[in-house]
Amino acid sequence: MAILKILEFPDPRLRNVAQPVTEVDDSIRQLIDDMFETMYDAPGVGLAATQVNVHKRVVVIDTSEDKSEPLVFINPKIEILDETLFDYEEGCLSVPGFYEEVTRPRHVRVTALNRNGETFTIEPEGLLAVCIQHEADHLDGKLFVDYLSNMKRSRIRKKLEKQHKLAEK
Ligand code: QAP
Ligand code: CO
Repeated sequence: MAILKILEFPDPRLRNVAQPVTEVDDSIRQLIDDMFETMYDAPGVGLAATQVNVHKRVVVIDTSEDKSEPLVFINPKIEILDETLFDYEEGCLSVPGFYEEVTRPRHVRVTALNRNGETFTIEPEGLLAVCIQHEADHLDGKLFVDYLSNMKRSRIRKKLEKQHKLAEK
């Protein structure tokens, strides 16, 4: 296992559109294990492969209190079940230190492959529904800051660019 380096906004590599996984093999399972180790170490509740500079459609999530419910989503497809909106103060390991309210549908259906390449479907509401939508956005090169005003987004970008310069990241 390994802790991977997480790309930070405004790194242009976060804008890549990830490719579907065609075969769930040992190299994908290795990536998944490394992504969990990286996410738990951070600590975070969700991580998309895009954030560790691997442009494949793989997401890991664990929204449990005690890191006991690891969820893997390969090639996730999201359908909205209920247009009722839900506001949540989102953060992102690629936008460290910033949390802002984002509005998304509260009830979705997610169909994906698990780590054995088997198809499964869940219909989450609330935090898990928010998290899977946030992570699926990463696979399309999208970040939660894209939902904010241009002014808020550019303020965040400038602060992070300044930190990156000071840290020579
Ligand atoms: C995405 O985000 C998410 O700023 C996962 O300094 C977040 O795990 C989905 C983190 C909220 C739904 C709701 C952020 C860690 C972790 C930071 C994360 C930080 C350290 C973010
Ligand atoms: Co994120």
